[in-house]
Amino acid sequence: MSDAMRFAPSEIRVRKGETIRFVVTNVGKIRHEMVLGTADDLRKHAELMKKYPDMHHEDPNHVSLDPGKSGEIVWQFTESGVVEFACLQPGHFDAGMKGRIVVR
Ligand SMILES: [Cu+2]
Repeated sequence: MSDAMRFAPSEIRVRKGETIRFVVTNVGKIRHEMVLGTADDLRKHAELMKKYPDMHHEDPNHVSLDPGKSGEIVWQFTESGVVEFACLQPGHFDAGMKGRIVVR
């Protein structure tokens, strides 16, 4: 995750049934996070984060990282389709900090 408001890579392909360990690094100088969810969930959550920017989460679909830190999300993809991910720090989602996981 970078201060250019991008994930690299921003598209990931997995097989249905696979369990993936995402090792996520914040290479920027500000806080970033990776949250997995549906496009709808992420959009709603991004709006909420504008009202409550200090909201913190301990959810298993989420990792929030200070500059220079790494963290993990472990997730099993049980259905084929598209799962989105995004950074929900205020303004980052709107700046395009998002990506997709294609499950086949
Ligand atoms: Cu961010």
